[in-house]
Amino acid sequence: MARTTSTQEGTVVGTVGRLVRVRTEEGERDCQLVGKRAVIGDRVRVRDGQGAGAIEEVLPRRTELRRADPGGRPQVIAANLDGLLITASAANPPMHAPLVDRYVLASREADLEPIICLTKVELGVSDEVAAALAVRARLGFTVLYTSALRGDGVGEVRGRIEAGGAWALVGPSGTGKTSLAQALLPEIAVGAVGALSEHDRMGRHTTTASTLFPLGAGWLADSPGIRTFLPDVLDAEQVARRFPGVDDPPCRYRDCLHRDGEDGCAAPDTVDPAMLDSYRRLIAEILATRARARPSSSKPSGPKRRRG
Ligand SMILES: Nc1nc2c(ncn2[C@@H]2O[C@H](COP(=O)(O)OP(=O)(O)O)[C@@H](O)[C@H]2O)c(=O)[nH]1
Ligand SMILES: [Mg+2]
Ligand SMILES: [Zn+2]
Repeated sequence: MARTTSTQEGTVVGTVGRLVRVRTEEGERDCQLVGKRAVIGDRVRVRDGQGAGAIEEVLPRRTELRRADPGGRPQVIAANLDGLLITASAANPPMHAPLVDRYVLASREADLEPIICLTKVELGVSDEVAAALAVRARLGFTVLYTSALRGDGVGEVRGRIEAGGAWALVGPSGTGKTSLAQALLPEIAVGAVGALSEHDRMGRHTTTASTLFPLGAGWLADSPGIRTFLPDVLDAEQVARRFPGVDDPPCRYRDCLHRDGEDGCAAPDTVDPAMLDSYRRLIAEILATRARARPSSSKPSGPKRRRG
């Protein structure tokens, strides 16, 4: 019987520029993106065509992981995820706890489960790193000690993914995301490892692409490392209510941002100093981004003015 429909549903498992790789019941195919941007994890409807197919429709998203770009505009990174595997290395590069907390905040905003993965533990875990992670664990966040090199924790991470859901590895470049993905998926070539892997010889970023791999009942995506991460929560008051460890009102003033030196604010006595430091850094960056995004009367001197 001739097929009367020429569209299929599928999941975006990879993106490279304006080409997206879609997995349908019949296999994987590359598709042209027309109109709305599709991101990894999106459910899409694909129209058959000569050669590459075309994305006809991006279906409604169950979850959206977003970041704010340097101008403060929201940018969707991935769709329909269930959890984040937030990497920070025990050494080389040293752990930067405030960045971990930002990913935890982003996962909370997107309704994703955060799992903090300390990587490279065979290099040794300093007392400061262990103490910083213990603070996050006391707040109720899962912390796993892993080493892609020696195998520590890999089975536990795999167990979480295999149980179901779509998980993305996120964290700074060099923290071992690709190595951990490779340890989790030994039979698949997941991507290049190492400092230079994210650039080709021309110095361009090559891993703007990410790929979603099946693992048991779940899915795993590696992601290109980024130097910093600003969650798409540019409302300082909202951050004050939602930041991990600060969300239990730390002082009696409803509109207090708990900044350093705020009159009568009890936050320094009620909030863990590590979390307060993380929180205050984010608030400072949000206020600075806001100021950049909405310059007052003076017109910016740059030639490009983009619509916001
Ligand atoms: N000692 C040690 N080095 C690791 C481990 N995992 C990754 N590395 C190294 O850390 C560097 C960055 O790894 P990569 O997986 O590319 O990190 P990514 O940028 O987060 O994807 C590479 O030189 C890896 O060989 C580990 O468990 N132990
Ligand atoms: Mg990588
Ligand atoms: Zn306060």
